[in-house]
Amino acid sequence: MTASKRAFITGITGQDGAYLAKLLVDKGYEVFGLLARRSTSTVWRLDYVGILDQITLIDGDLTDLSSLIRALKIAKPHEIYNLGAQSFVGSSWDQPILTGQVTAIGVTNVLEAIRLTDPSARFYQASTSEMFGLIQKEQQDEQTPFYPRSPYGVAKLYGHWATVNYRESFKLHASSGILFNHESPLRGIEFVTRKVTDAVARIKLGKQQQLALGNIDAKRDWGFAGDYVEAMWLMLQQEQPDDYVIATGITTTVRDMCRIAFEHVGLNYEDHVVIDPRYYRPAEVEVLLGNPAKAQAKLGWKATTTLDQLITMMVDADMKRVGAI
Ligand code: NAP
Ligand code: G4F
Repeated sequence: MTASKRAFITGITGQDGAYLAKLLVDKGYEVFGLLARRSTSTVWRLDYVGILDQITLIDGDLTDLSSLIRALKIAKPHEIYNLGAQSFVGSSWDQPILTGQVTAIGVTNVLEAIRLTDPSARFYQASTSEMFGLIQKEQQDEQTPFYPRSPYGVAKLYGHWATVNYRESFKLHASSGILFNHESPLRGIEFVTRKVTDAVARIKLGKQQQLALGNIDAKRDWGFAGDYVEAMWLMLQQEQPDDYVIATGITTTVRDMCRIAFEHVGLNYEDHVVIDPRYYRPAEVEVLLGNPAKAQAKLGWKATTTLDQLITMMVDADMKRVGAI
């Protein structure tokens, strides 16, 4: 137990926010989260993990520095996790400026709010394997040059370097987790794994016939979000701030991920998946494969959930959800 520590999470209503908030509540932290104003409720994931009544939500937005300063003055956190972002790569071509304002400038807003309130607070930035984009090395690690391929990747690269720069300029305890794709039953429906597992459940239960996808030859290094939030916390427990690749070290095509999902309920993906070029991207990240050796050596972190376990967990959750509708 780490009693009396306080943490502040932006993006607490997202997939990782919910798992991280649960992890920190279980460790005895007092957890605060930034709640962006929407016209309908966004707290279903916090409800799903059973901690909605154990955390404090503070209204604010990553694009509004004054709201961040106010939130930090209320929460007085020892640790700040910046998970908020416009995080869907596909949407970033349709809303490139918003993506820049939230996903890039939003990071500087949080860093400035920390400088203006309590520079001794520790900071975690949710960086991403999307920064590697057009990969410059077969297996990507902390030394691999970046080459982002989407407005989202470009925005994240800004946030990553802002984090490194504030660490070097102002000696902030600012760390950046370069996380490869991680999924769960709480994944947004627009991302390919959840789109597939939801469709598998609907097809199995007779509510849908086909599933339209884009580039199913793309390869990703997929892990379980529940494992990955542990790495975020570990980074902020280190004496020195640093950057870490968090990945499984295994890459799989979207096609094979589909095969696993359909086979789990006794179906053949080839009977149901159709290709729709509308889902192709203007510039694709064809393959990602991370090297988590540094995280294993320095943090003692290792992914524990296999892709088979992850996808079957997601299909089972969607079978329950779709069956209940
Ligand atoms: P997610 O489910 O899309 O959650 C994004 C969160 O950001 C939501 O809570 C959302 O709030 C919040 N948000 C969006 N715009 C905001 C704004 N203007 N002000 C304040 N909050 C705002 O993303 P995730 O999968 O949990 O990922 C967490 C972080 O890790 C993101 O920064 C993502 O880019 C990064 N990342 C994710 C992966 C992955 O594979 N999941 C890999 C590498 C990096 P609403 O609920 O109100 O929309
Ligand atoms: O599931 P995706 O949308 O995830 P993507 O683009 O890799 O981004 C996710 O992971 C990043 C880490 O590398 C995060 F930073 C980011 O926030 C997000 O969480 O797409 C995965 C792959 C792509 O190659 C895409 O072209 O699946 C391919 N794909 C094929 N058909 C599709 C589809 N993706 C989506 N979303 N929908 C399709 O129908």
